[in-house]
Amino acid sequence: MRSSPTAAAAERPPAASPRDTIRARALALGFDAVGFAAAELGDQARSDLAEYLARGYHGDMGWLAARQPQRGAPRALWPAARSVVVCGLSYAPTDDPLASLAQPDRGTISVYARNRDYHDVLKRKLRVLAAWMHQNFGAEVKLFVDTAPVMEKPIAAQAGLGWQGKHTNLVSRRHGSWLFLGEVYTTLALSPDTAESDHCGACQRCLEVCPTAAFPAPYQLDARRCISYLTIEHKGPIARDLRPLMGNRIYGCDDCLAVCPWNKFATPHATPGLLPRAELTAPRLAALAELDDAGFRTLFAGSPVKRTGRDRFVRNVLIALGNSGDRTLAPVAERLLDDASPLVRGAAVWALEQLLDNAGFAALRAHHSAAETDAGVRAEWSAASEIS
Ligand code: B12
Ligand code: SF4
Ligand code: SF4
Repeated sequence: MRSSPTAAAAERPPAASPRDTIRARALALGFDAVGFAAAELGDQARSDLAEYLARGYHGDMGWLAARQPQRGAPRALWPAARSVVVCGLSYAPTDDPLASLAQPDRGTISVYARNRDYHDVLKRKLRVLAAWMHQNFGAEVKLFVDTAPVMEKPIAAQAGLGWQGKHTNLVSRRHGSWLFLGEVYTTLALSPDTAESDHCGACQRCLEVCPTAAFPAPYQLDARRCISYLTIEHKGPIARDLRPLMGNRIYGCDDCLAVCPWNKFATPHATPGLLPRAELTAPRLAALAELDDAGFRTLFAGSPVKRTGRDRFVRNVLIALGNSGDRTLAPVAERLLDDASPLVRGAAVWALEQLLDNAGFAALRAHHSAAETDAGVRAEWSAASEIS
């Protein structure tokens, strides 16, 4: 959104304290936290990003590297930007977000994805805020949520919304680890807030709970091992050694967030579009495995889950089936040995390898593996036969 100051703004003197009125407007729109930062990042964030990318921790998220200069410097993205208004929206859950991990025949979908896409919810509010800033202050504005080349957590920390915890996410003294972030970049000069200091202390809970040991060190994440990356971003087959560690997490992961002691200060949120849908809270794996494209699109209409597409999602469900230890679920996986998607067929092979005894698995291999045309799926059959 860019234009010159409106006539209305020219007639009206600017408010005495733009910061206060912007904050009040953002809170009235339903945001839970608001802060202000200069449109610049410290050298540390930039060099950390460079090191993270150099080590390949971003895996196949090539888009993280593609616009590295803009990500590391707000003015490289928009030279006219002078300040950033950072807004946080709480999605603190009412119930234990990890409860479904103990139900192996069910899937665990991350709290943030149990209803509508948060990008849409945040953008709707930010658009109103940005338009209002433009109207009232004649400022140019641009809004961002997640997908733009912006380092949202370091900027939010500069704006005083919280600090980056050892799990690398922003932790707030008031909202714990459950804040979505969005920003309005603006040409307005707004005095910045003071950055929040680190209150992790000696705590290591998030580092210790991670099922896949995705933290090489505190405050560092190797995304290639993170279940959130594996289930949402990673397009191909998931590495065999990581599959058993995923349990029944089929879309994202909340373990490191959920154990954070600062969550005890968070009040459960009441944003309508983000309240959990009952059918996405602990869905039956067997039903999810049967989704075809149309069924997947219907179930996840308006949800962030739709982003993976049906094949990747069913891949995740099959890994959870394999981890369930429930042999009665084997026929569900067996039906997917003939699926049109090689990604799904390969994951079905792995699930059956976990669920069946040697004789049962060998019988299936004899029937299916010779006819398999895809090299990746053939590799799954061979890897399984080397073990069994
Ligand atoms: C890429 C991405 C991911 C990737 C990688 C995450 C990561 N930590 O890098 C994956 C897919 C794994 C992911 C997962 C999740 N994400 Co995400 N993700 C992003 C995204 C798009 C960019 C993050 C980024 O810049 N990473 C690059 C690293 C270098 O920067 P950083 O994470 O800020 O790390 C800082 C330090 O910790 C340190 N550092 C981190 N790793 C390393 C490694 C080395 C070697 C070094 C030297 C330093 C270092 O350097 C950085 C600067 O100081 C942001 C949105 C955005 N545009 O910012 C959302 C965002 C961070 N994600 C978010 C969420 C909610 C999640 C999940 C909770 C979703 C879920 N439930 O599954 C998980 C949490 C996993 C976790 N523990 O981080 C929210 C976090 C909100 C908050 N309160 O912090 C964001 C801000 C989206 C939003 N708009 O709300 N995410
Ligand atoms: S989201 Fe899960 S897998 Fe990723 S770092 Fe946190 S606990 Fe580990
Ligand atoms: S769990 Fe502990 S170490 Fe991790 S972010 Fe929260 S306070 Fe920091």
